[in-house]
Amino acid sequence: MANPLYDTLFGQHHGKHTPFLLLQDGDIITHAAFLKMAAQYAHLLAQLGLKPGDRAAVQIEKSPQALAVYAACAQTGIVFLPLNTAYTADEVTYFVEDSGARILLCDQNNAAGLAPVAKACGAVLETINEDGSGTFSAKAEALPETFDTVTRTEDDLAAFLYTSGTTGRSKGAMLTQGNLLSNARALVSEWQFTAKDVLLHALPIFHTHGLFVASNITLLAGGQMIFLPKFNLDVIIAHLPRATTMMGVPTFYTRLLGDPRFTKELASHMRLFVSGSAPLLAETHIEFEKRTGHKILERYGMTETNMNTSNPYSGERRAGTVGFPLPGIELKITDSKTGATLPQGDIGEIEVRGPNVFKGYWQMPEKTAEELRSDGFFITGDLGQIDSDGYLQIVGRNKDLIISGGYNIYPKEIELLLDQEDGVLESAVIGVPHPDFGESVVGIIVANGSAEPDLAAINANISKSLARFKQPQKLIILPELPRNTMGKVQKKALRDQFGGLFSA
Ligand code: MLC
Ligand code: AMP
Repeated sequence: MANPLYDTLFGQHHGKHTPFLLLQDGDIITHAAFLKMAAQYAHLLAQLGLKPGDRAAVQIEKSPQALAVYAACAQTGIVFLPLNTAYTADEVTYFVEDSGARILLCDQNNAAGLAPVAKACGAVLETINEDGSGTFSAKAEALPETFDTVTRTEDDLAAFLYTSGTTGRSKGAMLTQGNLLSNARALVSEWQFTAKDVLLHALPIFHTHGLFVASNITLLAGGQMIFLPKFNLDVIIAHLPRATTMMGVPTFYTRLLGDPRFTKELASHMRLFVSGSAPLLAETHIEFEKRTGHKILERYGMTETNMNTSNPYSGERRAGTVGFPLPGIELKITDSKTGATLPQGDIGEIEVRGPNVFKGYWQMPEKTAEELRSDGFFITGDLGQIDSDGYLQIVGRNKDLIISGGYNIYPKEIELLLDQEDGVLESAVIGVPHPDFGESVVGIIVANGSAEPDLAAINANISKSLARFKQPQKLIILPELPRNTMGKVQKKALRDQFGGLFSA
């Protein structure tokens, strides 16, 4: 096959005037119209001087055009690098610099702020706005409607997704065409997706869940997506009766359960609800089944590996577990210190190996070696246990990570900023239970004695460089941080002390 990713997901739909994207305003984009747009974008990327293997950094709102940029990257062999639209210019600067992106695509509203970033990094700046307009789309309009797909192999890079690290420095996870395709194939088969499926798509498309899990498998199966810009309860409720499947983070499901309009009847056309990216509480699973008769199918994945495990489509979907390894993926529970495989039933580090596992972190061989063993097993940083029936349960994390509404937040990144603020000696950032987001960010500060820290000024300062969802919901001043005898900050003690802050 000349270009496995493009040919399998996109190329198979050439010439098909079948509905692909159903938009909130009622418009329908057919497969053929979508592929025409992608081909024009591919021409423009080539005209702008991008070559196969170059990176395209993309920070634009969710739209058919945004998805077409992904398709255009696949067709030209350019590495797609999507960025959270909440990231500040400071954050984007790092990603563009680190990846060496040759183009930065952004919204017109952010163009003035990002132009210096693009210039400093030697990248072209182009725009695509929420409504699809922009310099990039305007230039592409006059270009040919077909493009000679660039030859690639399954081992070639398809995307970089940045994932923060415990050191506070983000790492670009390099994903190959084969990583994405193997996972899409496994999931289509496991979750029985077909061309008849209509997926209610309200996730962002700059992360694994909304881009690779949701979009890739719909493309592979030839189905349709009700392609919504974001999760809005009224809109979801209005569109549910037309959908057959939905994917979401747990917040989607708790919000739906909080609405009396969400009834068994409303969900009667659905065949499957999938949850992931953060732990789904067993009580949500149970309440959801009581309300709708549907058992949410929970699966487990991450940026570096796509999906690793899934509850069964046909067998028992067990609340509080993430099911079994997907076909072709090996999973073991190991001792975090020695790496030795633990006996069944013990709690330990989850390690995975298979065609889904990424190639490594971009230009970070040491980080790659720390997490990706030479035998191919990836050390996930999640702690798990396998029950006697083989179901995997995630019991905790061996990494200092907060997951808020499905977004990952690494405390170190925030602590580094807090520590630089006037009057701050040191800080500790923790995640505490939150009724809507699952976990929420709290910053604990110790004063250095020079002056009482001005919390409002600190919040204002860090908001300049930190995306809104990472900013602490609350800052608290303590006389000192709890430490163990080795001097290590005891975050568990802080979580115990402040765990009730956001209780309903
Ligand atoms: C928005 N806000 C958040 C937030 N999302 N704060 C913390 N955590 C979040 N996740 C902020 C907004 O900036 C706003 O701030 C305030 O919260 C309320 O906004 P909202 O309009 O109510 O939020 P909403 O737009 O409804 O977004 C919530 C959400 C969204 C849960 C729908 O965050 C979302 O779509 N999350 C999905 C993330 C995802 O796709 N994760 C997959 C990662 S891939 P203010 O103060 O300005 O009002 C992965 C691998 C895998 O993990 O296994 O899948
Ligand atoms: P990310 O780096 O954004 O890809 O996030 C991956 C992390 O999300 C994993 O390492 C897990 O900690 C977490 N995660 C994903 N799915 C689940 C799930 N179903 N249950 C619990 N945690 C999950």
